[in-house]
Order: sequence, then C-alpha cells, then structure tokens
Amino acid sequence: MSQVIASGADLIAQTLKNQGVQVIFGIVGIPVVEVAEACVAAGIRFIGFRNEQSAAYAASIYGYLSGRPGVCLSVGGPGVVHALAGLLNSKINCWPLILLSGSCETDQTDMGAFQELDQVEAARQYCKYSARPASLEQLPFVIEKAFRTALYGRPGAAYVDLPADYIQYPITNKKVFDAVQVARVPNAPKSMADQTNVHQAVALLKHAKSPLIVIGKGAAYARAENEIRALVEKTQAPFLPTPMGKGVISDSHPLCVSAARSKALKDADVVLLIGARLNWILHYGHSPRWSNKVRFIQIDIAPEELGNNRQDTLPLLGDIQLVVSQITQALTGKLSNINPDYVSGLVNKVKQNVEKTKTAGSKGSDSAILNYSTAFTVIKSLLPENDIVYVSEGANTMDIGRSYFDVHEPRHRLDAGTGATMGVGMGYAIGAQSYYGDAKRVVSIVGDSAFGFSAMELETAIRSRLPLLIIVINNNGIYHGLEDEEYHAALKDGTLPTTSLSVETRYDLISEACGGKGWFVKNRVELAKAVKEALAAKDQTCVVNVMIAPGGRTKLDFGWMQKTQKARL
Ligand code: TPP
Repeated sequence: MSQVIASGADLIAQTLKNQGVQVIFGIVGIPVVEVAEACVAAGIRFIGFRNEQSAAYAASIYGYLSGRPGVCLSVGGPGVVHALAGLLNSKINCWPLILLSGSCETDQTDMGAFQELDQVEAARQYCKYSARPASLEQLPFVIEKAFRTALYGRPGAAYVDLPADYIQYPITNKKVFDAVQVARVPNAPKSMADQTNVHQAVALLKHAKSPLIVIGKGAAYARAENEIRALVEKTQAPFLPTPMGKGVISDSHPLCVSAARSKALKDADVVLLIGARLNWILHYGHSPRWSNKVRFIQIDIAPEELGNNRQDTLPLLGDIQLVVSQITQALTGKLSNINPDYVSGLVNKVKQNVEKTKTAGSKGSDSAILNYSTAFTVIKSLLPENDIVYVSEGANTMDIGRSYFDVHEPRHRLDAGTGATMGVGMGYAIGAQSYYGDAKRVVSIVGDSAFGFSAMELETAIRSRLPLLIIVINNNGIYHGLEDEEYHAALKDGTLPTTSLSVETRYDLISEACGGKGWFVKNRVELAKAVKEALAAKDQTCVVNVMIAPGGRTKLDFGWMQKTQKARL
C-alpha cells in the first residue's frame, strides 16, 4: 500500500498559505477540526470564536483593513447560517471575505446527512462567487477563484464548500499534491478613468462656487490617502468624510467640515464623491438634504454604482488612487470660482458646533449622573490622539460619539457601516486588534444593546490575548431605557417598553468572569479613573461599564428619513 503523505485538510491549509493567509476566524467542529489543525500546523493563526456571526464579522473587517480577503471557517448547516450575517455585511460594505465551510460527504447529499444544507445556494445571494469543487484536485483552483473574485472589481464575499470526504481524503502522491497548487492571487489590477470625463470633471470643479469633496470608506479601502490629500491641498475645497471615511485625511484638517455636515450638504453645488455611494447615508443625493441644483461627480470601482439614484452624475470609473491623481494633474491652478463666503460660512459653523459639543460635555458636577456628552468628553480627554482604532456601534452612542472622537489616520474608525449592523463590534474589535497587533490599541465605544449581540466574544478576546478596551455606554435600553423604579413597575405591570433592557446590567463582570478586567462607573471621577487604569492595563481585555442617564435622548427622531422619502414621491 502506498504511504499517505497528506490529507485533504493539509491541501486546503497549503492552498490558504499560498494565498498569503495569516489568520483565520471561525469555529471548529465536524468536519473542519482537521482543516483548522492543518492550518495551525502550516503557521496560520486560528482565532476560535463563540458564534460564527462574529467570526465572519471579524474576517470581513480584516478584509477591509488588510486589502486582502479575510477568511472565516465554519461547520456546515447552522454554522453557515450564522456566518451568512458576515457575508451580507461584506456584500453591503464591499469588503473581500471568504467563507469556507464543512459540508456532508459528496456521496451522502440529499440523504439527511449531518448538518446538511445546500450551502452553495444559501450563500449565493450574498456572494460574488459560491461553489462546491467537483473534486479534491479542483479545490485549490476553486479557492483561488474565490480569492480573486472577492478581491477584483467591487470587493465582496465568496463561499467555498469543503465536503467531509475531501477533507479526510488520504493523499499518497506528492506529485499530485504539488501539481494542484495555485499561486497567490495578485493584487487587483487598476485602471484609470476615461480622460474625457476627467476633463469634464475638472471643468465642473473649476466652475463651482461651492465645491465639496466627500470621502467614503471606499477611499480608505483603496489606500488613497496621499492622493486625496494632494487634491484637497491643490483645490482648497472643503471635504466631508462619511463615518468610516473619517481619518483618510485627519479630522483636524482646517478644511474638514464634518462638524457642519448638514450645511455642507445643503450649500454644495458640485460634489466630488470619492468611494462614497449615494445611498441612505448620503440621503440618495436628493433634496431636501442636498440642493436641487447640485451636480455629482463620482469616482467608483464599480460601473453599476455610477449614476445610482442620480442619473445626471458624471462618472469616473476606476481605481481611486489613479483617478484622483488624474484629476489633480488635469487641474491647472486653484479653483478660482470658490465663493469665500461659502468656505468661511462652513468654517464658522464648524467652530460653533465644536463649541456646542464642548459646552455640552462640560456640564454638571463631577458627581453628577453622566450623559453621552459628558462621558465622551472624559473619555476623549484621556485617549491618545494617535494609534487608537475606534470601534463604534449603537444608535445614539455611535451618532453622538462621531462628533466627539476625532480620527487622524485612515482605517482607524470602524462602525456599523452601510448595513447599520448592530453586533459587529466584538468581531470588528477582535479582527482589528489581530490585524494591527501591538502597534495599536482597539477602543470600542458601544451601546449596551449593541454590545449584547456578541458579548460572549469577550472570552474569545481574552483567550486570544487581545488587549481590547471596551467602553459600554449603558442606558438600560435600545436608544434609551428606564430608571430603576420605572423599570420594576413596568415589569410588574407587564408594560415594559420594547426598547427596555435590564437596569444596570453588569457587563463589566462578564469580562471578569472570563478572566479580563472590568469597571462599573457612574460619574466623571469614576470614569476617568477606570479609563486611566484600563489604558495602563496594556495586555488585558478591559470593559468599562458606564452608566448614563437612561432617558438620554428620549425622542426617536427619524424625521430626516421620512423627509427624504416624501421628497421622492
Ligand atoms: N438588529 C440589527 C442587526 N441591527 C440593527 N440596527 C437593529 C437590530 C436595530 N437597532 C438599531 S440601533 C439598536 C438596535 C437594536 C441598538 C441601540 O441601542 P444601544 O446599542 O444601546 O445604543 P444607544 O442608542 O442606546 O446609545
């Protein structure tokens, strides 16, 4: 009998190694334990999660940060269904992700096999590519195709089925093992925009009285920070980052108008969108949030995105680094038509709004109950300016936090994103800390509801020795909660609002129970002490559980959304 030199699992590990994979996020079980073990033996780190949903979120953010597909490994059936959340998240945020999942033996299909599911079909609607290799020999080819498809064009998710019999297959022929290897997928090829359109864009910008540059997370993904900074310096046009576009150019740049967002949208006459889509986050490019007369110029990697919601958009199809450079080169001189009152109006509005946030943050005595503004002011005063990667989720926590925490480096703010997805925070924090390593500290500032979606991943972080600092802004509920007495009365009467969560839940103790550190704080002094101690605990996972006034912002105001809808009808 010929000698077994490797298993199918080894072949999968070698294929991932060839693709440059350094870390895999997932949960093992039959039949993928062998795959994870083979990957670890091949020198790939495996971070074992408590739920595939978070593992897939971690892999998706790893894809965003590294610019190469993040990899998630799961069992079949329910494991795949949990991980679908990550596929959707990657699809809507346009990040490269590969899900590899175990599946039943190829000769047991449709027999009611263990954790059987048509996973290729289940994954397909969230994926650019979804496949089961026809044979073990074809597996490296299919995995390479998944990597390439996830990465090229508009990045997104891809799925590959790993049948149990392939994983366990005893390989006896070294020549066959070597012959089926596939080389690493090169980085995505880049293209420039049609030069005619570039000249039209430059003409539009030159005529603009109130131009605005909008920087999206596509620009951050494209690592176009140097090119965009050069364009801003040359044009001296104000710029507005989207929430995850923050940091492509520092928030402290004098032309950053984040703090005057509404005015900037309303006043702009020509808008250069760089890796930002005209979706709900930018109010579809419609009035009343934008002027009726605004013209959009859009740089995007995906042709089907161009003109979406605004057919009159001037399209610039191509790689953001290259296309922004094309514009900068084609621009001769400054934008001489810019109305100085437009710029000074925005700069003044920024000053006023920054002042307002400062005033709100300094209200109340040191022992007073905290609110979003006062809590954020304390936290901000203690965090270093650089080398902090912010993770943010929650409704008020995320929205209000955005105006307190400036970001100075690209890809240093990770939030609920285009999907407004609560529950991404722990996966993102783990994915980001494992990507950045010791060079950065991940600080998650999250609502209590958002944190609860995946709180058990604290154990994952602690076991994986990832020194996350998680600050839970706890108001006993979704958007807002109830005070102790009100809560217990409502509980007794059976009238608890659907937004309520239990009063003063001790999230800090979950951390301690898992071997991390925790603080429970109720005022400025306690908060400052806790944050200082947590920052000093450089090698530990820390949770600071910050009680704030449960009433917070009591009114649910979705007026902006309704207004946009009405305007469209
Ligand atoms: N489920 C998912 C996956 N995503 C969502 N956006 C929601 C549900 C609806 N939702 C929006 S914000 C939110 C929820 C559940 C939580 C807000 O509460 P919290 O995280 O405590 O932040 P707060 O607004 O109280 O600061």
